[in-house]
Amino acid sequence: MNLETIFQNVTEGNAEDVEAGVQAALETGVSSEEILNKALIAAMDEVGQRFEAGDFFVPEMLIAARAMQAGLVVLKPHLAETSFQSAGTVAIGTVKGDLHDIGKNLVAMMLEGAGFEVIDLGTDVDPAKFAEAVRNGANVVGMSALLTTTMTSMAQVIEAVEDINMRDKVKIIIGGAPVTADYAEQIGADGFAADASGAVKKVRELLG
Ligand code: B1M
Repeated sequence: MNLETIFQNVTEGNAEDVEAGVQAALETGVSSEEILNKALIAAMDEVGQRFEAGDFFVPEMLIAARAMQAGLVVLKPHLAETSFQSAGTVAIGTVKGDLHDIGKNLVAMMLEGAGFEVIDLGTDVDPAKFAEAVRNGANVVGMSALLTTTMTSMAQVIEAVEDINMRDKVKIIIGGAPVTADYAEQIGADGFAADASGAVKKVRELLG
């Protein structure tokens, strides 16, 4: 099955066909990165554009997201790099008020694949929950936000970590479509990454 068919099936929300398509593409030697970027992520961009244009509504976005997740499950073992001794513990979550989790899941998968221990806090995560993870030993906090209205909650997480006097014990990295390096600097995060492999690179860099 070719990449266009997978793309089409994601936009139409055909989860089983996406699963089968990704499997078939891998078997014919297409790289996992190509499937991810040219079919799965590209299809979600298309879905976002159709939503913006008023051609798609929340239910269509939701079934497309499910189809993408089905593809990611097949891709997961192929995206993971060769594992090595855990270099640290990353507590990752989507911030308060935000339910988007595909990008966060992808970042978590890549970090796991790169040998980090990952604690997935889920979506709509309260700042106190991130702080609790730091108290429990996470040495990196990763926050994801997809909405301009929820990214402001990232600053509150940093404050919550400061409130328990543990800001110097943890590195904080942020990402998600509306987030920028400038915003990371503005709120006092340690780093920003535009995509999942960038997140792995940044976490490695921050932990030296
Ligand atoms: Co929503 N949504 N959504 N949505 N949704 C967007 C984000 C939107 C841009 C669509 C649009 O208008 N074009 C828009 C936001 C506008 C804005 O704020 N500027 C939007 C909106 C408005 C909404 C609702 C408000 C709609 C409504 O109800 N009226 C609502 C909000 C719900 C809520 O969260 N409270 C809503 C709901 C939903 C669904 C639930 C239906 C569904 C999410 C399902 C799910 O995640 N399980 C959904 C979807 C699917 C999307 C789009 C179409 C796709 C998002 C996605 O999964 N992209 C999205 C449009 C778009 O982004 N093109 C849209 C693929 C994913 C791999 O990319 O998440 O960007 P992304 O992750 C990337 C990078 O950003 C980065 O790496 C990832 C991999 O490369 N990254 C990190 C992410 N996190 C990182 C963390 C890091 C580092 C890098 O370090 C820790």
